[in-house]
Amino acid sequence: MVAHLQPPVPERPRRTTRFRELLHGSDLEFLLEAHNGISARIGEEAGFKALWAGGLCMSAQFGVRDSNEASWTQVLEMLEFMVDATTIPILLDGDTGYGNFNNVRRLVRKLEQRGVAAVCIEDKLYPKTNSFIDGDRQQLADIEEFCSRIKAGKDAQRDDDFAIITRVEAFIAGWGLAEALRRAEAYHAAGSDGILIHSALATPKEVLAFKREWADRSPVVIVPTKYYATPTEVFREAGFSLVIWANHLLRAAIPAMQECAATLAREQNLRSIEDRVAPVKEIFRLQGASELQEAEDRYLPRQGRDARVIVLAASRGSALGELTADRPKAMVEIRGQPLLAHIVAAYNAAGIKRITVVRGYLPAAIDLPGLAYVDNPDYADTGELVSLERALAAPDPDGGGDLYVSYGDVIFKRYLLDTLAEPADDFVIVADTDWRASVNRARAADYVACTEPHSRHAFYREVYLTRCAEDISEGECHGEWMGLLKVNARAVPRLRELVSQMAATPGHRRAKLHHLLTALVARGEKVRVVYTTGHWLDVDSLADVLAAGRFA
Ligand code: SPV
Ligand code: MG
Repeated sequence: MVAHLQPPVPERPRRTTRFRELLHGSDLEFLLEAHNGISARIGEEAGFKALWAGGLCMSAQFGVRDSNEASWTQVLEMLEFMVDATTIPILLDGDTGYGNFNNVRRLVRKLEQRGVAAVCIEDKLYPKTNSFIDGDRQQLADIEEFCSRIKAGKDAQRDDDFAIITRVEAFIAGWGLAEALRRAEAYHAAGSDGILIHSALATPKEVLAFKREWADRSPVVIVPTKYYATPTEVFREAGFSLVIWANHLLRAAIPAMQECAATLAREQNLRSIEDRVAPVKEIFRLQGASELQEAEDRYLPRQGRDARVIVLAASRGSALGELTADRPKAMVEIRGQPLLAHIVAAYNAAGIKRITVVRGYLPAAIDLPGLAYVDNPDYADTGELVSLERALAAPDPDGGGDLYVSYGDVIFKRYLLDTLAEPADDFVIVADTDWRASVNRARAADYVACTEPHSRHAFYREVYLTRCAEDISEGECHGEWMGLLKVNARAVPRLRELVSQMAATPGHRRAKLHHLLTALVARGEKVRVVYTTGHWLDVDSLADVLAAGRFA
């Protein structure tokens, strides 16, 4: 299991303990180099039981030299990401300890605080130079002084299992076996938990000679970068404790990055490399993105989720004649923009961007970018209820927010959305008090009868729908429904259930949304009505198109 911010549960056993077990175990164990969070996670996923945070690769990923150019606190920062990204022990290549005994003390404390399991310090002087750069010109530390670094480090640790490995650079600096052993002996006596014996030869000659003499006085660690051709069996038989593959993830990445960069510079297109790079999804996986999504489900209130809109735009709008010969009504242009674009703009202005459009007539003609589409191929024989059912049945991966239902031929001023958004009721509609305008034009409209008519007093009271229909008498009518419905997130499942029940009833195949509103009321649902006046337009006829041109 890889850690994604999770463990409130304490890790058992601790990383320090697990590192100590690897160091002292009878099997040869392997540490892989990692230099940042993602490489650390990749190393753990591959099955490594511990990681080496190497100075060479950590400095290289910062783009600087392995000469203490990155400060020790910068290294510490990176280690924190690596610890967070993993659950396995990390051995830090602590170079020379970044100073004298006092710096080592502070380093050990900080490493323990950040969850680093162990540190390796080498017997050279600060600032250090990489062992493979002119090794024999490198000056070794005074033995006694180096022992003070070890002792101070051991005294500083609070967790008994934190390990300090000491690295003998005698061979690197051109000294022989005797000097290497003399130093190892002194470091061991000072409290070192294990010796890293380093060599720049192409064969394991030096490290094998050291191991023969040292025997099992303490665990011995090797870094076979230069004697890479040696079979691992040789190390196992010699009784080494840990092998460090010290720079191989970074070295693997370098040619891959160079090739990708060169190809892109040359080809100037992404197709040339797409099948040679990891999918973006793989980055998300390595980052633990799914854990965050689960956490959002747990911690973020559902109301706070993004609202979504279903725009019903399946019908042709035959009354518009020629204008809808090659496109549905929702795509008829009003002031140079399709009707639908005006609707989308109103929602976008209210901060709502998840919009699903139900298409029917000439679906390919509705192709505005950034919208989701659902098709109702039976649009000619069904009503809006069936279109709504199609949209509600479609998977909604980001589901959970409030739902707005809109007609593809009704444009409105954006403030009406704020009006709808405000009440916390499960179902909210806006009703136009200027309903006589429609009656006078003798057009079909969705009229509403409510618990009380619009009045100044009604402003302070909650008004609810009693019925919505095209045939409400003048005496009974309180307004005209504008076709905008808001459903609170918690009521969406109830809406979905009712809609699918109704859509499955043959008598409701041609049902319109006013049938749905009335059915909701009949079910005992409260549909809140907010009265407003004007600021919307239902585009049904050529006259409406002209009027809409002025309105928009
Ligand atoms: C490192 O990986 O930084 C090491 C090993 O210290 S070496 O580069 O061989 O010195
Ligand atoms: Mg190093």
